[in-house]
Amino acid sequence: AYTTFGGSPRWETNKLTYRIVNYTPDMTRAQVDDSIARALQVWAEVSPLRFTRIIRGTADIMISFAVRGEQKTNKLFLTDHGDGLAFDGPKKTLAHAFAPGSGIGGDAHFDDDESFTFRSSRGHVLFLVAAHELGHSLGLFHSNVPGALMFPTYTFTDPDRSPLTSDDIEGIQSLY
Ligand code: TQI
Ligand code: CA
Ligand code: ZN
Ligand code: ZN
Repeated sequence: AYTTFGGSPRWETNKLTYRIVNYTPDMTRAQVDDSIARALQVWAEVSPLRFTRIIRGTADIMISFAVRGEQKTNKLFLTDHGDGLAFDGPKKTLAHAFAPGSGIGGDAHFDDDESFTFRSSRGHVLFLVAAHELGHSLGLFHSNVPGALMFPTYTFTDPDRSPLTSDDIEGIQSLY
């Protein structure tokens, strides 16, 4: 079944904002915008949650691409990209996201040493990875149901279809 984070953190409002802070060179900007919008849409379709994009300022869900130890916006030298969780180059970790909360809560970071694709089975489909990470941003932890979006293994599925299974839907509906 699905699980939630310890303490079951959830957003206290159904109206959330998101901001795409920067872009990967792997895809066009329009493809990134579309992938993120659809990744949020699959959760909105099965819950009362509604997402509004903002272009500047601080959103509930800040989405960014980063590599290993780079920190582009801060004058401090850091060994990570600002959150103490360095990425690992072109292997293993594709992305991570934080449970609902203030500050970094809800934010999703994608490892730009990986190759993200719009809809190819080579590389990782950004829509699918983002839908998984945004599940974390909304309060879901992992599922032990193989095939569930929140199962901790990436599986290529048809990007034209929602990757949610009944387990994922029960999970989000337990929170919202
Ligand atoms: N990133 C891990 C993940 O999102 C990072 C992680 C581990 C994590 N435990 C967490 C993030 C708990 C939030 C909360 O699961 S990953 C998959 C999947 C990853 C993995 O790069 O390993 C997907 C990213 F599900 F396939 F394993 C996206 Cl879809
Ligand atoms: Ca990596
Ligand atoms: Zn990070
Ligand atoms: Zn995960």
